[in-house]
This record gives sequence, structure tokens and C-alpha cells, in this order.
Amino acid sequence: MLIKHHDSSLIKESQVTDPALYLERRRFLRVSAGLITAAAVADLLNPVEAYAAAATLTYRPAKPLDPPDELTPYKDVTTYNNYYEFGTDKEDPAEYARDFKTAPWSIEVGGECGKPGTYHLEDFIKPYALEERIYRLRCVEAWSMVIPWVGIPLHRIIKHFEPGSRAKYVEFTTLYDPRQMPGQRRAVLDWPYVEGLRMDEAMHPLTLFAVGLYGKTLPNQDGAPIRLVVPWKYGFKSIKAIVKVRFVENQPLNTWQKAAPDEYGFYANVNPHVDHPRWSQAKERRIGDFFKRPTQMFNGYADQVASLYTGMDLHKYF
Ligand SMILES: Nc1nc2c(c(=O)[nH]1)N[C@H]1C(S)=C(S)[C@@H](COP(=O)(O)O)O[C@H]1N2
Ligand SMILES: [Mo]
Repeated sequence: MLIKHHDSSLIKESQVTDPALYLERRRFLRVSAGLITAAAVADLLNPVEAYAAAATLTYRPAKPLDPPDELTPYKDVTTYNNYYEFGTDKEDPAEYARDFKTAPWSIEVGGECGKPGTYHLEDFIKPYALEERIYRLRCVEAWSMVIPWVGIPLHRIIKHFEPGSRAKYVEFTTLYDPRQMPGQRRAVLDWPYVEGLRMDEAMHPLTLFAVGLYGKTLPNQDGAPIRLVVPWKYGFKSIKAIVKVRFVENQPLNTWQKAAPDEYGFYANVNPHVDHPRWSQAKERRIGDFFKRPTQMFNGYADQVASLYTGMDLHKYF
């Protein structure tokens, strides 16, 4: 079995932008986060038909990022993806998820909670107002992006389902449908993709169920119709195309931990001091940049999340 995932050497030459284009792009990107106007978005996105085709969402805009940061262009967010259900190359998901059917969609909620059941996506998200959250996404492969998500804080959804005292963790599962997901026809991973969070991580105000980005519905390659976003953890925790949410007593065995337990753990907190066995995690390459930048503890969200891990040996619980 060939696991080529998470090899930081996979960055392609085409990612190193021609200097002229690079400067051009920089100019566009100096848009303050809170001011994502239609015109600014059009500039950032550049002619991507997919964007025009996506449905516009109504949401509360994010505050400008502090410190300021540049958004990763829509084009990069939607053509440089990890989504093994649609192939292992970065450009595969954009191509092979094009016709993926995201409606109708239902989500099964189960385990230790007061309101188990199978819910239509519309009903699942209806009770909540959408909000924009601009987060850094740091992949375990040592690249990163800044993405303006639109979604619902997960704690609101969790409260609604009334988890019981035995619910110590939440487990999430991606759709299993090899007819539509060509990557699932090969045993690259143990399908379906599974992820999990400790209950306090799931209830943390930063944790999001995203249904959109750049103000529109999620592109298929980014996890439509609904995906998790946990900005202080490596990207593989942010599971896409969720069909199942279970409240459980025991720590779930997440897919990447199952595939390579020496390389990927359950917690997967971004940590520049704990290297991957095959590469350093001290630095990362922001997509669109040429030079690497230092990786920040908890991906820069330490003041908000470090207290979740007080007393834990982060080398052991990687
Ligand atoms: N179901 C599923 N979810 C997934 C993945 C995957 O292969 N399958 N890849 C993960 C990884 S490794 C990363 S870095 C992010 C990438 O999200 P993006 O493609 O929207 O940037 O999705 C995560 N969620
Ligand atoms: Mo990743």
C-alpha cells in the first residue's frame, strides 16, 4: 500500500508563482478581512466560473484579522486540496468532485444524546445564524492557507442534541460512496474517513461546522455540503462531507492515526516543537509565498486554546 500523503516534498513547481504575478496578487490581497465586498471578492477570485455558480449565503461578516493577514485566493483554496476520497494529488479533488451530489443530504446523530435521529441538512442547520470566520489552516504537510469560512459554531449544534454525561468525545464520519468517490475504490485509507474531538474541544468557541467559504456555499472539493474546521489543529482533523455525528464515551480512532499511529495522533494540535517523524514542523509555507514562515504554537490560537491541554505532555499526546 502506498501512502504518499503528508509528504511535504509534494509541493509542485507550479506553486512557485512567477514574480510578476506574485506582486500583482499581493496587491489584490491587501483587503482587510472585515471588508469583503463583492468587488474585492471578484478581484481575489479572478475568473473562476465555479464561484459564480455557487449560491450566495447570508451571514454575519468576520471582524478584521488581528494581526492582519492576507486571504488565500479562492483559486488556491479550491484547486490545492487534500481530499483522498477524490484522489491523492492536490489537483484531483477539484477535478473529480465536480459532479459530487450534495443534495439531498442527511446527517445521522447518535450515541449518548437526548435527540438521536437522522436529519435533513436543511433542518440540521436551520436553527442557526451563519457567521464568517477567517482562520489559518495549517496542514500537517507544512503548508498553510488563510480561509474565510462561513458556518455555525459547533457548540450551538451540540447543545441542541443534548449530549449526556457519558458523552466524552464526538466522532464524525464522512460519506462512504465509492460510486461517487473514486478514491474510495482503492484501499489508500480505511474508508470511511473518521475524525474525533474531545467534548471540550468540540464545544470550544473556535470550532466550526462550515457550510461555505468566500461568502458562498462550499465547493465540493472543500467538503460540501458540511465539514468541520478546527483551526488550532492540523488540517486532517477538519473532516469533510460529514454524514454522521456520534457522542461517545471512548476516544475515537481517527483515520490517520489508524493508518500510521507513529506519525499521526488523536490530538494533532499544531506544534512547531513536535516534529513529524519524517519532517520538521517548525516552519510552514503559506500557499502563494515563496519563503517559509515559522509555525506558531496551536497555529497562533494558543491564548484561546492552550488551557484545554494544561498538564498534558504534548510530545506524548501528539
Ligand atoms: N473526508 C476527508 N476529510 C479531509 C481530508 C480527506 O482526505 N478526507 N483531508 C484533510 C486534510 S489532510 C486537510 S489539510 C484538509 C484540507 O482542506 P481543504 O482542501 O479544504 O483546504 O481537509 C481534511 N479533511
Ligand atoms: Mo492535511
